[in-house]
Amino acid sequence: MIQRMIGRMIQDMIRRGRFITLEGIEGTGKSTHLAMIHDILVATGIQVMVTREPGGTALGEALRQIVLDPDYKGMSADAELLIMFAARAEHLSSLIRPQLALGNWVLCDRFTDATYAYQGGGRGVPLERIAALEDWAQGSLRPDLTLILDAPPAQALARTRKRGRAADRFEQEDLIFFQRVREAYLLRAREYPERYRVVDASRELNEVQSELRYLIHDLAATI
Ligand code: Z5A
Repeated sequence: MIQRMIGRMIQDMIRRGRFITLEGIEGTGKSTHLAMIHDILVATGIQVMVTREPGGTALGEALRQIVLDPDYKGMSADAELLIMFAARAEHLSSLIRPQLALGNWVLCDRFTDATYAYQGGGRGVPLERIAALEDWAQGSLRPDLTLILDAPPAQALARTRKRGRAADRFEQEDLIFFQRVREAYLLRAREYPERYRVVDASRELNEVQSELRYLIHDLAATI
């Protein structure tokens, strides 16, 4: 156990790749912008792995199916929390840590901030419980940069409804739920301003993208 913890600490210290996460309530454009950020990094000569949570591995994708399935509408908040961390533990050990250790960058659609926002803010799980699981699963590993795409829930949800597909278990929640999730994201950004950039995603797509382009070029210039 102690050996494994020390091994992880050493891995974190020698890692060379950067870890960037994208967050925000649904419909703020994470998937849309992820592709653009990927292209910018590749054009700069950076090797980048794009992934998502929950998911990113075979086990993670299977857990994603369960946690999004409306048939499990009454799932307890603790079960939901532990599924997120089970998927994350697998993701970290089989993909994220190895990629970072190789010097590759990892660009992830959602990570632990989503747990603070959805399970903490949305479901009311005590934040200390999330922090304990975060320390256990991640050790000292945290993203280098987290971009929070922020928009009023009514506007963001209206965008996703245009897609016309059936709503998953989270998408069936009401506006108040997404307001709590949004507030939880913004609170984290206020508490740890060095790691977060809040981007106003209520603007036109091209305006949001030009700000993101600037932020990513800025980060790439620091390597
Ligand atoms: N979850 C959790 O509870 N706890 C956790 O720890 C983790 C996750 C990791 C799955 O996430 C669910 O898991 C998520 C939280 C939970 N549920 N919710 N809600 P997901 O990331 O796969 O699902 P999502 O957030 O629902 O993604 P999404 O619906 O695909 O949204 P998006 O990626 O942010 O948006 P998009 O697909 O890029 O854009 C939506 C549409 O809006 C699209 O047509 C765009 O062209 C359009 N768009 C985007 N930006 C603009 C602007 N600026 N103007 C106009 N139109 C725009």
